[in-house]
Amino acid sequence: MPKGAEIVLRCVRAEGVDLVFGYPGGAIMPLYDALQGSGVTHILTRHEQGAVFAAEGYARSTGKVGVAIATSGPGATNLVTGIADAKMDSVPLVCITGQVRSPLIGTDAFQETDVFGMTLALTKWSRLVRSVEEIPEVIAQAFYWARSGRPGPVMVDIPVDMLKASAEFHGPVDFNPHPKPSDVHNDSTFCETLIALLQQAKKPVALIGAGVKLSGAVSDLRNLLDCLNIPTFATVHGMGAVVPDKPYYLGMVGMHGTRAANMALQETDCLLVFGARLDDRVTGEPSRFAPHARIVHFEVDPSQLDRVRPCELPVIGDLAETIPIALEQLQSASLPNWTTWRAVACGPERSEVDARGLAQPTIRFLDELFSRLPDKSIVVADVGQHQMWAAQRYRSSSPRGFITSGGLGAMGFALPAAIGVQLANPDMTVVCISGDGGFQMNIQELATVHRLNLPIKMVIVDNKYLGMVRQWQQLFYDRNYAETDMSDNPNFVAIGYAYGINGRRLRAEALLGEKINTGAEETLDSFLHSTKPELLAFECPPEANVYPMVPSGAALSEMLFEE
Ligand SMILES: Cc1ncc(C[n+]2csc(CCOP(=O)(O)OP(=O)(O)O)c2C)c(N)n1
Ligand SMILES: [Mg+2]
Repeated sequence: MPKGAEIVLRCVRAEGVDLVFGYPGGAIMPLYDALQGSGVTHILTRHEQGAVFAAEGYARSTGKVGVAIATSGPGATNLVTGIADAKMDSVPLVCITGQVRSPLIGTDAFQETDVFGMTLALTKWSRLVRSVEEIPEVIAQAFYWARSGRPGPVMVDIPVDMLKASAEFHGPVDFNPHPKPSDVHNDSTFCETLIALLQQAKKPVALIGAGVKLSGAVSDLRNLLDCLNIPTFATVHGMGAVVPDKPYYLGMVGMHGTRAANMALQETDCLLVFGARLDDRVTGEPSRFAPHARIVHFEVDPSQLDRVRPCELPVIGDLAETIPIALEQLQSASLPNWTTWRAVACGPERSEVDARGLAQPTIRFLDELFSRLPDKSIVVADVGQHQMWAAQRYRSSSPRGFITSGGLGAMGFALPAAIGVQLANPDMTVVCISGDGGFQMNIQELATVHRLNLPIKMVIVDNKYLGMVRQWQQLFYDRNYAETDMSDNPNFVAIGYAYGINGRRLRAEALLGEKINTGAEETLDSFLHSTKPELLAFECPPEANVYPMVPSGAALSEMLFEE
């Protein structure tokens, strides 16, 4: 009879998983003992937070479920940030933790933490395993809930005695719950109202969120947008769902979105939302958001509706079902001519002002970097100013081409996530862009990159500050730069060498002339063409800011620009 640990791995393998990320310890040892010959490859990171972010990178870049494994107590608590991150950004993730022996649960045993209780608010579903026999059912449910509907994280906590005990095993099982009302909204009745709303609209717009990608509805959405031909913009996770050079596309919306997108959203009288939850980074001050808009919301998760304002038409269901229905009906409907509105919203007087001042070399650097990337590239960004500059400048039509921690905004995400992305996409060029602060939050994963010889191109935008916080201090706290100074940063290139990774440095001055200097060109080219891991520290002006910026509490139209 197989042991619980072996049953877990066989069930995981049956879900199509061949790669997991983790870190061993006492309570999870039986699972590690059973790895060999299981068909499941385990990637040892250097911290459990690295493992869970790497699993997220794997999941975010493929749409498949990511798996992270840790021991009880400190191993489990180290997973928590990643679980919260996956919840916010709807990433399918299964976390498996070892737990102390069942009889010891509740006794404050060594390395006992109630990870089930601790993550209840962060998971879609979770379970503390109570018998070996229930393992196949639990694993099947875990994968089902992680990937079904709006994807998200689940947690399976397994006491070590369950992993060690043997039981009869009749193979992995399927889990198919009864459909709930929200799962079965798939007829075309909503289209009558949709068409009526559009016929009355003078300034319609479309807002694209991550849900379009998660449901696999990108190509139908693109056809729908071509049919509508109305001003369109995306959240940071919606980018790439729209082909960026479409004449109706206005770029990213929100706190650091484009002037055109924010103005159009504030002026619209009919807002079509596709798979976005409308958080405050997108809406600006919620009470002043899109004040004239009647809202149509395509969404799989009904709990996301009516959060900012009641929507007039909720279209609940999988976007892969509802968008094609809308497309079919709208193609044959007679819709108003919105040429004038489109011309205003997409017109030259709303186009971006070229970067001025201190941000100029960084913007130039990113433009030069991105222009050299092959089509098959994925950019993974950390959190801070560099993230927003990268989001503003990277224009890819690849739906999973830009990966970042958007909802939680977890510094330290990018490097380990890039590991998962590169492992899942060995033929892609993976560029990891971090700040000097965030890079140091999971710097230990350089060891994982080196050990696996992953050809990740790691950029550190080194402004010697926790730049995004410093920007707020400059603008809203009277330049009181309390505890954001990083001028004692380590020598990142030397750190790369210490981990066996080739490093180089580029200074902002090399990007200031009419034409980028040849030294900088060579640095960028050799950096990108290498087949090995590479690190590039870009030293940029410390006090550059990201613009446009909608201050917290302001409406989207009240953007600040560089003076
Ligand atoms: C784990 C975590 N701690 C704190 C923050 C708050 N925070 C947001 S951006 C930022 C500064 C990031 O600095 P850096 O990595 O150097 O990037 P920069 O903004 O300078 O480009 C901080 C501290 C966060 N988002 N995540
Ligand atoms: Mg910084």
